[in-house]
Amino acid sequence: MKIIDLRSDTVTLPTQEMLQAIFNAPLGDDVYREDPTVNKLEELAAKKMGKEKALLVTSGTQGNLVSVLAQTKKGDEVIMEATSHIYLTEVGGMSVVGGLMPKPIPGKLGILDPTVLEGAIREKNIHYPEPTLVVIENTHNMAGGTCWNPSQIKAIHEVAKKHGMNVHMDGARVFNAAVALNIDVKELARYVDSVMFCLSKGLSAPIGSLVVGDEEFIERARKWRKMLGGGMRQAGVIAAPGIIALEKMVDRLKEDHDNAKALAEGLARIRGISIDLETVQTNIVRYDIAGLGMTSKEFVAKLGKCGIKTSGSDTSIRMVTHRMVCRSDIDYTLRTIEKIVKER
Ligand code: TLP
Repeated sequence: MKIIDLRSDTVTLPTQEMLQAIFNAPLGDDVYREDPTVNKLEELAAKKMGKEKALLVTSGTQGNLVSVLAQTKKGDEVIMEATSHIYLTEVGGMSVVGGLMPKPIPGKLGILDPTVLEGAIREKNIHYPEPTLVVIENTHNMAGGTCWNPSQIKAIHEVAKKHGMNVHMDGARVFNAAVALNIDVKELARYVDSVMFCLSKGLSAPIGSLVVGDEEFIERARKWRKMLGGGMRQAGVIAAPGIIALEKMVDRLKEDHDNAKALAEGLARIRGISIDLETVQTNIVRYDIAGLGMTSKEFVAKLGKCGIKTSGSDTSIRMVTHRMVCRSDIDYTLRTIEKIVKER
């Protein structure tokens, strides 16, 4: 039976070209900054994002953590949207390692309102932690892969700067946002101080993320990365497929978005499934199955028996499209769900 894995775009395997690039990569010790392939990837990443410097990190979680640590001091307050990945699903790293106080605030479809942000920033007072950083997430995972556009980011940046704060963007899927909005990714990085983006999601590289920002910030992030055990040696084996990810895998993300849209529109026609099509802007499809009288655990198990892997909690389901899922897989998934609904 063919397996269709819709759990995440992190399951994408490297292409043949990526594997070949690993084989051919010139290597050196990256802690001495002597790995030519890592240096090439970091230069390429900084250039693409329109920032001074970049740093290769092991994962999105490590990239967000070093970015936050490099822009705060112990006891500071970090403001983020209440359902953001950094708040909910990064093991509380900023509190554990950085001694930071996260302050979650509500957003709409994952996007923060500048007025709500301003209201959450407290004036200086001996009783309060000092707010020094705002984190935004683009695309926003929990909201369904929704995109922040440049003017929304600029509005948040203006409020942050007025209060002497920096802005970090968790751009794990920022290239999905750029493709969906049909703009240069630089436009999304322009009004933030730092960006983390992943090579290992829709871009199909096996490992790695990058952090970009100005030189001073990257030097501080590099030191934190070392402390967290992320000082890698011949990391060119990770960077080589990363270069291909950046150069060749961005434009095809549109295909994943089209597949997600087709899936979402098909789901919207099934009675008992509730989906907000406005949230389906990139490659993530989130929907609710409460109307089917089934838990997500039962639903996921039934799909699993038909070769479809997916994830969910309570009555909510997430499906993510990526390079290893084609349109006929989407059609099969919809037919299978229709069958499950009919037979329940
Ligand atoms: N997200 C993963 C899981 O952790 C849920 C996924 O399958 O979507 N920021 C965002 C917005 C993310 O979605 C993720 C990963 C990360 C950061 C962390 O990246 P990794 O997994 O590389 O540490």
